[in-house]
Amino acid sequence: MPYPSIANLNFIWVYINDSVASMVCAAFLLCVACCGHEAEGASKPNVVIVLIDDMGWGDFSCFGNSYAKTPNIDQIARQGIRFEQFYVNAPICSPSRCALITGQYPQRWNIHSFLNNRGDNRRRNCHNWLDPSAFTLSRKLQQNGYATGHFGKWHLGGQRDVDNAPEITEYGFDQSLTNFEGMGPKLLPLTQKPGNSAPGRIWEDAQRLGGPVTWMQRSQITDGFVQTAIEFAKNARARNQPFYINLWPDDVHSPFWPPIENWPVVDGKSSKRAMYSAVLENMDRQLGKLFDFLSSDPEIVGNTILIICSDNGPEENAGSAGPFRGGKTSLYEGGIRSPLIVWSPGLTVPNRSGTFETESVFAAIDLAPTLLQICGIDSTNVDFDGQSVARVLLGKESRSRDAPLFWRRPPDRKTYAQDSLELLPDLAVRQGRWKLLCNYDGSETQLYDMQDDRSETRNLAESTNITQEFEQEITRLRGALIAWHRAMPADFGPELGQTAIERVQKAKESSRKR
Ligand SMILES: [Ca+2]
Repeated sequence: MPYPSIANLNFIWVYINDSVASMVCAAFLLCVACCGHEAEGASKPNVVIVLIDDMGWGDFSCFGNSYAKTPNIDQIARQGIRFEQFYVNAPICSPSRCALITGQYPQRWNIHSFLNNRGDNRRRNCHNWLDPSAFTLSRKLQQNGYATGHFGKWHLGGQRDVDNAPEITEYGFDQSLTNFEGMGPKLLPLTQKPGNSAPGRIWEDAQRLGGPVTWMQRSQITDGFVQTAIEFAKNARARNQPFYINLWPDDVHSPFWPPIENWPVVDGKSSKRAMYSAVLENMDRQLGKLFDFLSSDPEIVGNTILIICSDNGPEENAGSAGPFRGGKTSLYEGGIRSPLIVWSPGLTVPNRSGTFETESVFAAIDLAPTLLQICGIDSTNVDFDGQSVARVLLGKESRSRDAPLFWRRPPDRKTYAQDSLELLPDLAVRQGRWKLLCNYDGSETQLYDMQDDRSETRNLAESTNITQEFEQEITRLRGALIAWHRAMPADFGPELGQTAIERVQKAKESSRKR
């Protein structure tokens, strides 16, 4: 099996044979776990969310990658729980990020695709930034005594010529440090290839989005965010304040700038996959410093929940979606299924360390209500689309969220790329074992059985021997999906999709004539 499917392995016990040091570490974690507590009556748990950019489901070694190695992430996974059936709520940056911090479908806030310049946002009927009146996990935690910090890519307002968006701190963060896609203090990238005597600069125009600006080698920027996050956490600890930290690296998004000493050159060439993998491995090393910091303080180990996932699937020929079909921008699994690692030695069930949870289906919209419940903060009056799966996240039970999950493609992505000839479905729904995709009008329905066919290879809607009962199930799912789509604010997906359809038809006709 190239990818782990059912893995009830307890990695701690596999790895303690390596050395006495590891045994001491395992015993320490076990002790912390036994002393673990719920939030009630104890100090509130710290929360850290590492949201990686454009990384595929299959890119961590512990999710089956044999091309690149992610030892620091894998070490965290051995002490935590990996989830196989975790989704993000959009196959592209901004709406996926919006869903995670609001606990709501991003369409509700007119964040339909990646946020771009004003003209392109208008063309797609997207807002220029997330409405600051939206509920955010950060603000709720801030109101409940947390020190809240956002370190890394934001991409929910303040990019290109959109230079009057709200500051990141207006969304409930005490402190922020971002890159070229957010307002306020930022790290901007110096770029250097082997053979260059001096570094270049990219995203220089982002200086208009506020400062102070610090220029750093692109390959060291994740470390810049990590160091700032560690200082932030130390300061919160000194004040006896729980902390909530977003560590959202710009890695592993293209363009790829690995460290000059690790530049992958084979036969004089650097393949996209090799460049991507060098950036992935470099990110893993830099995140290792954050994990070392969290792991070195028994009080943090005992009372912290660390979440690691990706915002959307991989760019073509860069990352790997593992066994899944499609990638970034697509509603097939490769675009929306993300690896998820939850590390919380003090709060999770001890005997679940190192296991791979393959049953529970939930999504990024569920994280805000889930984390608030784990932190003992009431959020019953918030109009979430997500629901708490706190017991699932802590390894206490396997259970999927109750309501179906719905997706709508970004309005500008009827095809993977501008010159692609494959037309993508407009809508998708996952409920139970079924995944249904179709167009806005319900045409071109596809149905996949995710229990038997997680790679979406056999479209059951095309079967010739569908029973009446099964046909009714398809009609019900499709009806619920289209009703959800119509209940959401509209984007310009139908108009832009029609342009893409006409382009593809013309290209196919002209290739037939040749
Ligand atoms: Ca992304």
